[in-house]
Amino acid sequence: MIDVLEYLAAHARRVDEALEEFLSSYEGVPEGLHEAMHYSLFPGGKRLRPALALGACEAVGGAPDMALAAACALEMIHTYSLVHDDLPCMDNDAIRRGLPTVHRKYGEAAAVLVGDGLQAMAFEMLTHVRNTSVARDIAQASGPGGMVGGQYLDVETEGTKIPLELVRRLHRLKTGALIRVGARAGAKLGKGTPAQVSALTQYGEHLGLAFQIVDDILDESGDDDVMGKRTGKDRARNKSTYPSLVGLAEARRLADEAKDRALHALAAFGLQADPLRALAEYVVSRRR
Ligand code: GRG
Repeated sequence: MIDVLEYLAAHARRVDEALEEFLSSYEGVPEGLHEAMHYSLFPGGKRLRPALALGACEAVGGAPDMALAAACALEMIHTYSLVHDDLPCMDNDAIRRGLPTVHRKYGEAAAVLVGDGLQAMAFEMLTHVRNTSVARDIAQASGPGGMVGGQYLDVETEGTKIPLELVRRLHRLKTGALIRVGARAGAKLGKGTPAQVSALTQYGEHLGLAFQIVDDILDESGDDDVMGKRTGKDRARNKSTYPSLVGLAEARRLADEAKDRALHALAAFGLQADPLRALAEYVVSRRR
């Protein structure tokens, strides 16, 4: 049996060490910006996207280090998105990962620049991977046809009731794309066969949806202290979410269904994919 929290913590340590080394050896960054970037990255959150990349790499028989640079790049992109998402022009949040948000601590302009800097550094880190297909996948997943596009739809539709199909599309882009590409990148970098890459992409696709449905549920019924951020925001903003459109029980059922589909995508894998199976269970049972 895999202890999923221990698995996440072990991979987080690896990723944190690599991120710390990359950031500390990066030359020419003004001191204040360096401090704010460091603040945004450490201590981190769950480090789920890196764990998926490393886990998918292991599932196809690769050594986790083959996907380490991509895992770090994904975490930098994810962190940039959180820093920008917290800005007053977006979600206007005061607390993130249990601490004051970057703009509350360092000011709005610094927070915009922290996000910009993290994004550029992520793509620089990806050059170490020397795999243009993985770099392209990550650029597409995080860009206007992926995460940024999803955020745009989110902002554009806020306060209006939208159909479940559009909520699903929005989730797929805003959150799903980066989770999906984590698994896909890990599979490619671990030198998986085309069939394995395709199966792990499917796994990431379904897991991304499960993750965001659970995020909606936790926003409705979670605990601020456990989550390390403010909850109840979706309802306050009249956002259309899975729980608001179909109710908590049905949202929970749909999250479990998406998780089962993610597990099904792993059917052809042996024990090496057990960490990914455990991560799927964790995504739907998590409380933060
Ligand atoms: C370019 C100005 C500008 C903004 C872009 C793209 C974007 C802002 C925001 C994107 C998306 C976003 C914040 C999606 C929400 C996804 C989500 C549920 C994040 C929380 O992820 P966790 O729970 O966080 O994995 P931790 O803290 O554990 O890493």
